[in-house]
Amino acid sequence: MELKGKRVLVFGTGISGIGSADLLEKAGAVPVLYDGNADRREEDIRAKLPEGSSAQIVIGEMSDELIGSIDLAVLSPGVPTDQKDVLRIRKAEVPIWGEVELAYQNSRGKVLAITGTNGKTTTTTLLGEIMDYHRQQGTEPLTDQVFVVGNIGTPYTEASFKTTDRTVAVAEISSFQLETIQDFHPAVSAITNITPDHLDRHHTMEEYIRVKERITENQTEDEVCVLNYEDEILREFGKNARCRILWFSSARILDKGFCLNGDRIEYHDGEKVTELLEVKKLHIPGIHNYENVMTAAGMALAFGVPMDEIRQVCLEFRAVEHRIEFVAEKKGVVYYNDSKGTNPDAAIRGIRAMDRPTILIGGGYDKGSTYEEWIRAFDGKVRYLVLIGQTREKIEKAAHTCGFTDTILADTFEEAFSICVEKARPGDAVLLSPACASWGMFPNYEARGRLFKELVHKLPD
Ligand code: UMA
Repeated sequence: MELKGKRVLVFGTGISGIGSADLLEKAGAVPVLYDGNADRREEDIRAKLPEGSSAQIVIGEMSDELIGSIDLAVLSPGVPTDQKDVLRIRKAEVPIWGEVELAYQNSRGKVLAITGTNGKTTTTTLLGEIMDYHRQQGTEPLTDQVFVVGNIGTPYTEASFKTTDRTVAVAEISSFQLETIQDFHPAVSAITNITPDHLDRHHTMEEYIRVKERITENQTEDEVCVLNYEDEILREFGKNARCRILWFSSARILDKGFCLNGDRIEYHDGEKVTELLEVKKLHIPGIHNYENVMTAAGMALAFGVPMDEIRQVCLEFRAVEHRIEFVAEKKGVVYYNDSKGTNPDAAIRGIRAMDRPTILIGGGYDKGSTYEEWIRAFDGKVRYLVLIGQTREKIEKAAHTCGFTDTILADTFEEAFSICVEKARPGDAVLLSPACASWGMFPNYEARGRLFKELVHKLPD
């Protein structure tokens, strides 16, 4: 769609909304930034827009006049597609794109896109580093600049106008973002795994899976999607996908693909075997991280990056902030920030990574998840589960049903933290891995993780 002169409603005034409005103005369109949260203040939003921006800002009710005046609506990922005003826009037959689609339509170069329930951020970060190292080597395929964008925290729209035919965008794409794509077409894609998450938004597991699988929707027969062979949903999906599948497995030797063979990650091409690395040389521990390495390596290889360059970066790569991140040791107690553990499956990885008695902080925003599987994964390691947020009673009930009764409810994050400090003995770990989103108590998981780290650093040594 030619955007010049078009009046475009940008739904949501978070970072995606600001990125979209900026892109639209650069493209000659007239953005109208809209937010349904009556507490948002126009001056705060305007302060985030580039100086001199002529974007209009509307807060509160969405009038029929507004809907009648627009040619296109661009949704921020946090706006559900069945939200009442979105339905009104749809009824008025106004085209609806997501922020990712807007960015894609206005970008050049190649996109490497990663989705999946867990492992997205680590994989995206690692692939971004591999691609940037590849750029510095100046080997084929030549690349001028690498952008790491999307759900990871930098809106794709921010990078669009900087892209050229020789740039690469490594994009972390959430299910929220995939709901509103149309032509979005990654050169290489990956789905790390699919386990229940965001069921409040997508309503059913079937719908969540369908949305995730849309990442390959526009890929051609010779383009590659990297999939986890050990994920039954993905194994099934891979059988019928139109694009080529590059499998990886952490549990068996594959004829073709990346696999974990004892303590080595190998690439099997059907004839010969190439060793990528020995896992004990990695700085990121755990099977889930070996899977992240295989996903990023698979995507880079499919793009044409030489194996030696991939190996070099994987061996130097260090953990991503908020993902089982070691914070400090205080009076013999080690503190880990896994604020990125925003769903039960991610939090299972968090507790599995602990090798000592643990005081665990859990709870937060209710996304409709169930918690029994997470609690069963405690495996005798959790001494106390300190619970906060909207889900605290729900999780406590689930814990008691599973026979785990050492739960403590706290009213604030600070109170939960003090309880952990009081209960922890030398040799223990204190782990923030809440199995829930932070919303309701924090703007995002990063703010939750940062507060945790601040509180840890304030403790005496
Ligand atoms: N809003 C409405 N009406 C609604 C819903 C929201 O007006 O019905 C408004 C809110 O009042 C708010 C704005 O929309 O002002 C927020 O938009 P947003 O939630 O899309 O937030 P952004 O700041 O644009 O951040 C989004 C992603 N947020 C979500 O998907 C919830 C960020 O992912 C992402 O980093 C960013 O775009 C850039 O692409 C965060 C996230 O939590 C990290 N993602 C989920 C996850 O990882 O599990 C999917």
